[in-house]
Amino acid sequence: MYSRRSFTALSFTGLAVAMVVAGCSSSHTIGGAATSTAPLVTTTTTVPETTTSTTAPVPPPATSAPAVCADRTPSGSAVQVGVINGDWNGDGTVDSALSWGEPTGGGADWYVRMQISGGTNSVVALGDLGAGFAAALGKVDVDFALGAEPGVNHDEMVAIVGSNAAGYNLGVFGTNAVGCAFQFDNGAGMPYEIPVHAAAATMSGMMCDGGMGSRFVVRLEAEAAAGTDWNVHYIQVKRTGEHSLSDWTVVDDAMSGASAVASFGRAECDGVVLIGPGGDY
Ligand SMILES: [Ca+2]
Repeated sequence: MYSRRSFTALSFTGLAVAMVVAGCSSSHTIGGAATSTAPLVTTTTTVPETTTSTTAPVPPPATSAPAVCADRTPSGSAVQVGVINGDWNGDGTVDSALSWGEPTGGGADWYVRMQISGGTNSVVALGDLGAGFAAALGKVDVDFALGAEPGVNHDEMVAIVGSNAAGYNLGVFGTNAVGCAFQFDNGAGMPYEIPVHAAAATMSGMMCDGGMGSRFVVRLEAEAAAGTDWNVHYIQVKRTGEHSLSDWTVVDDAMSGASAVASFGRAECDGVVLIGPGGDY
C-alpha cells in the first residue's frame, strides 16, 4: 500500500467554518440638551379615536417559499446514467446523485442531479463536454468539523466533468441552504476542478485527509525527478465560501518509484477508490 504523509502533524487550523458575523451596533446619538431659544409651540394633539380593535387579520405565516431549483430528469434517450449515494443535506438520511448525458446529435449535453431524500431534486447543467462526459463518482466532505451543529456537516459529491488523454477533471457539487444543487467554483467565477491525470512525468490525483476533528479534500501533484524519484505535493483544498473552494496549504515531499505511481494519478476518499491508479475509470 502507499504511504502518505499525514496532515495531522501539521497545523491546519481554522478548518471549521469561521462564521464571522460582523457586529452591527447602531448607536443613537442623543444630542445634549441645547438651550432652546425657539419659542415653544403648543400643539393640540388630537388623539384619534381608537378604532375598535377587532381581531386584526393575521397575515399568513411567511411560508418559506418552496425552493425553486433548476431541475430535470433523464429522458428516455439519456446515455451513461449513473447513480451514487451521499448525505447532501446532513440529516443522516442517505440521498443520491445522478449523472447522465442527453444526446444532441453531434454529442451530448451532460447533467448532474442532486436528489435529497424527502426533499428537493435539482440539477446542474454542465453542457457539452466535448470528448468528455460527466459521471458522479462518490461523496466527500470538503469541510467536516467534529462537533459542528447537527446538519452542518454535509457530504459533497465529486463527479467527472471532463477528460483528456491524460485523465479526468473532477468537479465538486453540493446543495445550498434551500436544497438547490450547485458546482463549487474557484472563487473567481470558474469551476474548481481537481485533475486526476497520469502521464509519463506528471501525475495528479485526490484523496481525503484531516486531523483534529476536521476532514477535507487534498489534491495530489507529482512530477518526475531524477531516476525513479518524484517530487510530490499535497495541496489542501479549502472551502473559502459557500460555493467556493481554493488551493490552500501545500506540503511538499519526495517519493520513489512504484509507491508514487500507486498513490498519485488516482482519486480515493476514505478507502473508496473513485478513480484507480493510472487514471483508471
Ligand atoms: Ca440526507
